[in-house]
Amino acid sequence: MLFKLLSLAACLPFAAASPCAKPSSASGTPRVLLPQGTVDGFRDSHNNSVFLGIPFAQSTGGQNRWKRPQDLPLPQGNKSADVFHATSYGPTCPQAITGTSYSRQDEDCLNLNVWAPSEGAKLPVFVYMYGGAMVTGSSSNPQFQGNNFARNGVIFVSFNTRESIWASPNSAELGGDGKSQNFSILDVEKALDWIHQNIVSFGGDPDHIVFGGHSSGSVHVDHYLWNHPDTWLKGAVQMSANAVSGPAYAPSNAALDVVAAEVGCGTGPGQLECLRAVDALAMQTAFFNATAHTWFTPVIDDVTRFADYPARLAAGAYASHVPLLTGNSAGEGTIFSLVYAAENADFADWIATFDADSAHVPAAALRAAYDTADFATESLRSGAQYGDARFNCPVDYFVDLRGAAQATWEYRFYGAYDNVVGVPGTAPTHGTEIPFFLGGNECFASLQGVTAAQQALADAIHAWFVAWIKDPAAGPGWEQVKPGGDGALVKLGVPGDELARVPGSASGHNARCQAVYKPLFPEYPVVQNPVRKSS
Ligand SMILES: *[C@@H]1O[C@H](CO)[C@@H](O)[C@H](O)[C@H]1NC(C)=O
Ligand SMILES: *[C@@H]1O[C@H](CO)[C@@H](O)[C@H](O)[C@H]1NC(C)=O
Ligand SMILES: *[C@@H]1O[C@H](CO)[C@@H](O)[C@H](O)[C@H]1NC(C)=O
Ligand SMILES: CC(=O)N[C@H]1CO[C@H](CO)[C@@H](O)[C@@H]1O
Repeated sequence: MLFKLLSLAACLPFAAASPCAKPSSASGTPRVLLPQGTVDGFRDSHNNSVFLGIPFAQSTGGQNRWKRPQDLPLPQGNKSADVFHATSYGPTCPQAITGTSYSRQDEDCLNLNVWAPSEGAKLPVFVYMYGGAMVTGSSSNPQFQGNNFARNGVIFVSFNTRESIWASPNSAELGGDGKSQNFSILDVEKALDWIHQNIVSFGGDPDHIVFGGHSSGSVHVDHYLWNHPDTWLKGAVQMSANAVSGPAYAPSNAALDVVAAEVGCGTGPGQLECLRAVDALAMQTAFFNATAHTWFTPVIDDVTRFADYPARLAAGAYASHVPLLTGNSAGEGTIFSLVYAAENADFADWIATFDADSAHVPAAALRAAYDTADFATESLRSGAQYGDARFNCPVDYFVDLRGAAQATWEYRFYGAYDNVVGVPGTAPTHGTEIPFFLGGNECFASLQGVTAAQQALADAIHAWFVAWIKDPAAGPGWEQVKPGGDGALVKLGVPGDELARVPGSASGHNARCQAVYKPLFPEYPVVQNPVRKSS
């Protein structure tokens, strides 16, 4: 999920891990030969080939901490003799999170997973990036498996990137001179390059790769399109977020100095050398886990993250030739009324916080736009504001900005299934739609109380989603968006008419986006110091 399901995740009733179907006893072990060596996987219950935890770059630990991802050394001599057993998830990148079924944390975490039909060549490929506010998340999340895609003739790939302080230190000792210190963005590029170069060995078509993600994973998809105007991507999926969703960012060194002090390192030159010697788990102090870990997010470096999107679009610095599917859940913000409960019980205080990241919108305009009388509690009022600022309105704004230049289709998800995110009374909130797009079945295996209706909805959504991935330019079967605030979309999972794709219009939900946020997006983001606010 995004934007800080993190601390809440600790109390969500995540079921015990039930990662992947076990290899069937049928037939031989699936094997691919790669320049980096031989990789053996296993077969799932439908005889698809599954490969988990394949490294796509060196460890990010030691002297590689806060360096761009480094290529793996190529083996010398007989490559087929050097076998990697890709039978369980590789490590999750270090992050402040407990109580999940993710694989163990380790800085040797730049690895990816592939689900492929047992046979076939030149198959379409769907690459999926998880969310987590760019501070948490893992490709080992049991809701994000690729079995359904492989069953339907599409190769599914998921991968990890660095998170939080290990990805975005925002240090004065790094960056400048056109260099980036947005290491997670560089990790995404490395993963996509690896997939482009190697997917043919798994039966994939390097010229037919669709890149999608949810929440901060979707922000990464968007950065990729802005950073690669001539990309070879065949399609893109942006679920709930894009480059103007955030996350918020702090002044240089503001957050790093606090963490350095926590672990006994000083300030100024040499700080990073001192911090590189601190174990990744030792950096996760109680204060880091509870608070500081959300302060480390990609900076605007004008190399990998920008602020002047309308000008860049006008200059052709965007991949508008890539067909795009985008949309939101109908209750994005609800879960965040709980996630941020400790700081959002007073709306006026909330909108001034680092987490609200809304300093580009005048407080009076926000107070007027979210009338107390419309919300049962102040926290729900704050959550609605967060859902708009981070998810609904970025999607609406970019539809307006780019919809004339880029073939785009929009959805809105209404399936009211609390068991996905796991908190009663919140669905369809942020992230509820993900396992439905991914086809349910194995992706539902870690949830409690999945119903036949839920799987039927997943089957219906997955069917057209897979067909679209196979031919993005043809569209998913409904009208393209139209700039101007009242373009077409479809409603998915509408209670009472669940399996239909119900025609709708953006004007059904975007009044605040158009009136309050849209004119001010060019001012976003405003650098804010979280340290002062929280102490
Ligand atoms: C390379 O290693 C594989 C697997 O061990 C073996 O079957 C093959 O004969 C070796 N090739 C050479 C040229 O040594
Ligand atoms: C912080 O979280 C990590 C898990 O990410 C955990 O291992 C560690 O014990 C926590 N630290 C403290 C001080 O609670
Ligand atoms: C599974 O796929 C492999 C590779 O295509 C094939 O050799 C084998 O017969 C298949 N097994 C079953 C049970 O279909
Ligand atoms: C120094 C460095 O890592 N630069 C990279 C920053 O990101 C851009 C675009 O994503 C790359 O092209 C640079 O090589």
